[in-house]
Amino acid sequence: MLRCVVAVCLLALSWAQDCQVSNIQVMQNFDKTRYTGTWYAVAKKDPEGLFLIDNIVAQFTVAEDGTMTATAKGRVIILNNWEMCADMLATFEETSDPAKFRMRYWGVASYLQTGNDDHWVIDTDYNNYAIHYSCRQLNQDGTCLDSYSFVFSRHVTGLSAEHQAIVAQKKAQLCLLGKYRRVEHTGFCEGSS
Ligand code: DAO
Repeated sequence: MLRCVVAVCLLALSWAQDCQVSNIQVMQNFDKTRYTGTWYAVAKKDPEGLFLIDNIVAQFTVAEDGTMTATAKGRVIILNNWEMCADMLATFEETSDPAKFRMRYWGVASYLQTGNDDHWVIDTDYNNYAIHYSCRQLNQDGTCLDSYSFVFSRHVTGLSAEHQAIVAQKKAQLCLLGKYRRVEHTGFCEGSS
């Protein structure tokens, strides 16, 4: 019964959104230093042309000069059916909003994907959960045509019920409720350089 009430509330919340990318609320007073360290992706809304599949782990660092960088690993399938662990690097350019970055990313190996995407931190408590969002392409009406989003956890085992409820609200605000899949951690990338 409680689940139904929560589901109805979330649905109502998503209807109340206008789904305009420019109206998306991001993390207030985002503190990139508190964001550093390891984050395990536990759910993902894929973009068109999916790249990282599962076993996705990101490590964020802030240098003395304040610049944020990240390394990330994840299982990918490239060249039709070659399964491998992708080692990725990313740099973040700051914008006028501390929670909105431009992320440039590339693979340690040259045959991996490269890109330059928005990287917005929608919400985080720094110690347990974080929700990331990126819109790659807008529709003419200002809604997003091609987005991806990671739900991160500080723990490979996932999020508590309390944090899952917060994340579900944020998914609804992003107009992405029901669009995420679970990201598995099987150890596929463990021990890869
Ligand atoms: O996986 O389908 C996809 C798109 C995401 C590609 C970006 C991965 C590169 C680096 C991630 C750094 C931290 C989130």
